[in-house]
Amino acid sequence: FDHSKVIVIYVLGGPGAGKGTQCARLVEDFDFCHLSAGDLLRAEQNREGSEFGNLIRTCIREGTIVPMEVTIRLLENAMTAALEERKARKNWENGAGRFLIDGFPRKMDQAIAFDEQVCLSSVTIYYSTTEEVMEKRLLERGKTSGREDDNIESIKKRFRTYHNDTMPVIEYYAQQGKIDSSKSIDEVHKVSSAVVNDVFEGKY
Ligand code: UP5
Ligand code: MG
Repeated sequence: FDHSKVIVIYVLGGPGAGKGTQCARLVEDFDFCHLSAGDLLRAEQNREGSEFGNLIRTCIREGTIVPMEVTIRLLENAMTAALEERKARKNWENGAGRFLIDGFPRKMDQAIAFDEQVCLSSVTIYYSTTEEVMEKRLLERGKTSGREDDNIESIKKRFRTYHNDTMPVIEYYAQQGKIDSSKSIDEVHKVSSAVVNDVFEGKY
């Protein structure tokens, strides 16, 4: 994808930090296409005939990272489909495609591969809060989410992977876009919108 025609914003943060919630709010304001790597993997896991179903299920339950070839291909396919869909729309004005890539890249090698093979990102938004807050939110969500990783054992493993593998990515990419996500959804949204506006004004 041509970086001058496609805006990619990485959205990172620990498990339960609020990535999905905030992306949904930003879609309402800015006409983004929101792609959650975790959601794409869960859909692939449940797709009949997928050769990766068992692998994905095990990784998600154990809180480990699915081999990047799988995730990058799913993201690339979803980006292509979204751009096609956009072009087919009558009111398409040839504007840039806008993507929020939620929960990816989770490891340094994935970040480098995506930058080189798919598209450069404009900025990384990093939702930062404490493990205590994240754990509380995930256990609460687990009562109804049906997610196989919203239990205390999986949550602890997800925290470990986040700390070991994803923090280096955040330290490398998220110099400007750090946002405290301990506050209310509305407050976090306000700060997030300001960062996105800065991206559109070319500040990053
Ligand atoms: N909530 C949100 N914001 C709140 C706020 N400000 N105040 C109060 N409550 C708030 O939010 C979580 C819960 O908190 C919700 O109930 C929400 O209402 C509430 P959510 O927005 O869903 O948080 P999010 O950060 O999206 O949490 P999620 O659990 O989705 O994060 P993970 O990063 O753990 O999950 P993801 O789906 O990205 O990945 C799952 C697994 O897939 C990974 O562990 C890994 O095994 C695999 N994966 C890969 O292998 N590679 C990838 O590239 C991506 C994923
Ligand atoms: Mg999520």
